[in-house]
Amino acid sequence: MTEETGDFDGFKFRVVLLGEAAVGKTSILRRYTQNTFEEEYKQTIGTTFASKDVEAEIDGEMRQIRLVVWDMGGQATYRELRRQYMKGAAGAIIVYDVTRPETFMAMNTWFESFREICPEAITIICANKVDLEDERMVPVEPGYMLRDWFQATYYETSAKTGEKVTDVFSKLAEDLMRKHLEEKSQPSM
Ligand code: G3D
Ligand code: MG
Repeated sequence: MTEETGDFDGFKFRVVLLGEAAVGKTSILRRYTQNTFEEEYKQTIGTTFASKDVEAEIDGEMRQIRLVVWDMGGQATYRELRRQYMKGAAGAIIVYDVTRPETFMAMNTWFESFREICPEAITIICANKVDLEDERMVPVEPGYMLRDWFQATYYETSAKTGEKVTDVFSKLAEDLMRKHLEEKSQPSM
């Protein structure tokens, strides 16, 4: 789940991006790692990952955190591949598209299959494409219901404008670090 690495004086966490096709997973990751948004849609075929270092102050101490974020692309339909992909993740960002209710309806399935493989992991929900105000079909309330149900943090994001994208990853990094520190401070059996 986490390891202290030689070249990097901090903690490393594996994170996966989950959610239906075309909800904006790749765009969110790109926006976060390069601060760019590609208007041209390219179906992601292979699994890719991007890593980014985050600094967070936790209980008065600055911590160096490396997030290694995996984006699995199109093969999500193969159950076994999906399991392999999720295995060992410390956190997940599960995304839906507020203009397509069916992507909201699929959230529970994504959440359950992730929980099954990573029961201890931290989950963040992204209600993405909030810039498309006129096309929005899923209001904020059902998002809050999901949040309570998953015991997750909920963010309304736009990969297009960049709204809240950095917050998603910063919050995840902080939560992962806090959890790790808590676990370390528990007396071992
Ligand atoms: P995926 O990785 O989840 O499959 P992508 O999704 O990141 O490939 O995005 C799918 C489509 O949604 C792309 O558009 C992309 O530009 C668009 N998109 C992603 N995030 C946002 C957003 O926040 N706002 C808006 N308006 N569009 C977004 P196309 O049209 O090329 O299919
Ligand atoms: Mg993609």
